Amino acid sequence: MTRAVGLPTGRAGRPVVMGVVNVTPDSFSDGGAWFHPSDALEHGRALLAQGADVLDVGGESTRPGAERPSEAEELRRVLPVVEALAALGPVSVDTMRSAVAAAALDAGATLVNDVSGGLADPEMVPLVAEREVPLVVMHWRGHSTSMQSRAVYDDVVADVRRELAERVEAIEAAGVPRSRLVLDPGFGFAKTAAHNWEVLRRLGELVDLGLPVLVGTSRKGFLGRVGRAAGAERAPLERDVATAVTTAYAAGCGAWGVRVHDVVAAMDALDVADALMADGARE
Ligand code: PMM
Repeated sequence: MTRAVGLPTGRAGRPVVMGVVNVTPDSFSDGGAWFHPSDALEHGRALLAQGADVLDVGGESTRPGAERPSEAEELRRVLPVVEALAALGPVSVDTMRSAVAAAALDAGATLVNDVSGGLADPEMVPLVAEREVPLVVMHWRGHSTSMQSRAVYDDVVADVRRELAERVEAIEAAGVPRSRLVLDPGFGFAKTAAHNWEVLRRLGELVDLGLPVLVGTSRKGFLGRVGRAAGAERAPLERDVATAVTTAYAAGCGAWGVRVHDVVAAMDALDVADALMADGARE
């Protein structure tokens, strides 16, 4: 049984830096690099040393079009890594399956990051209520195989805001207090590049909902395409500078946290944001 703990906090009042540990063969951003548990463990250890406040361990790729692994396969990927990393620092489990979340919490995770915001598995919210752990509620409109056909909005920011607020109400009604919820607009999930830019530009409108907001732009496709001709996009591993810019911007908008692959770059970006926002001049 897990201990009830609050939300992770960032260093010295800064946004929380959530370092990504994908234990998948096919993630768009770093597919396969950390698929073996020992590699994932070393990677997580390095991210903590670089300053990550929490490690987000996931075993399912959510890139557009990805097929889901079986539950058994997801458990096999995630559990040994969660268990080993939880001994080193705070761990969140990135899963849409309540059984995987339950096993990860038993193995030492203290936060659930559900990209479906509890919609994919009806047992997820009751589990989070029972275990009294924080939950990241991401904006989601369907699994990866179909999500891009659902990227249709009247006003993407107003629609995401409304859909997230509806999730918060439903999740609260199911017994999870809002003090344990983090919202995430879901960059790249059922959104075109133009939608992602609009959400980022108007991030403050989501922060205004009054709940902590997590920003997951790291290495996403819209950062690969910006400023580049078709066919000359930045590859995922070449998007860390662009991600750092969005990290500093998110801090300026009042984001609670950023979910990133390159923690060194995020720490630099947050140093810059911190200096810019500090009262008075600095050396
Ligand atoms: N993006 C991915 C996976 N999990 N979780 C949250 N809360 N927000 C995100 O934007 C998000 C996520 C996909 O990116 P990855 O393949 O690099 O992990």
